[in-house]
Amino acid sequence: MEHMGTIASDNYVAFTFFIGTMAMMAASVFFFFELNNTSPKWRTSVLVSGLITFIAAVHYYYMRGYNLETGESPTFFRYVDWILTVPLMCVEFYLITKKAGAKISLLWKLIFASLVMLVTGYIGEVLDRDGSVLWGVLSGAAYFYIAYLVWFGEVAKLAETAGPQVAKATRILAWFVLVGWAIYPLGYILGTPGGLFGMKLVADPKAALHAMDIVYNIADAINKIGFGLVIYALSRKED
Ligand SMILES: *C/C=C(C)/C=C/C=C(C)/C=C/C1=C(C)CCCC1(C)C
Repeated sequence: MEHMGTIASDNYVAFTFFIGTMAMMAASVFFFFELNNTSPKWRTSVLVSGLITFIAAVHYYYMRGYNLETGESPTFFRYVDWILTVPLMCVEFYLITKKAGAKISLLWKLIFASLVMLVTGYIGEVLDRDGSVLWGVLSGAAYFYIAYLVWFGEVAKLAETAGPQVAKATRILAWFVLVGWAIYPLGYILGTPGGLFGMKLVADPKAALHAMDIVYNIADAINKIGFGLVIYALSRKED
């Protein structure tokens, strides 16, 4: 029997919210303290890594409590977190290619695409559940545009001229976007009532939402902390 405010040993949703909170907190402390050892050239990039995990830590702390008390999915705060942190991840792409001549217009393209991706995703997940397939497709288009920019477009081209270390780091970050970020549409499909394109992966709607939360929690930890560590590693290799 589960009591309010305690985590039953088989409550994987609450467990991943808890672990997620701790991991984001620890990562933030790490990035912030390492700023002292970081050369001025990379300091802003590592600071942004810390801001991403710090914003996530605050949201996770809240989402953890919300989920524990209500047993519900904290979708609203999930999206508030993403709306703040995903554009900051786009800022990272701009910052590491800036030395190779990235223009501010590239930053706006990335930010704009990420906002379209998340706003349409929120509409499909919360405001217009019946239209979730259409909104999911629109969101997916914005996602592919970001993936295109970092794999083949401006970001990729600039990174190639920015030296081998930046090129290598950008390639790893591009993998995060292609594979790590692709986990989110999977979570969306899991939580979509009636499934997507006939894919109904979990039959019980409540269980489907739980599955979605677990998928999102794991993806967030990989993407935010992993992403930050790639930037951190780059700052160590190249002063
Ligand atoms: C730290 C949080 C991150 C990196 C969040 C990324 C979120 C996405 C890439 C979400 C993408 C979505 C789609 C591509 C289609 C369905 C709706 C979304 C918003 C889940």
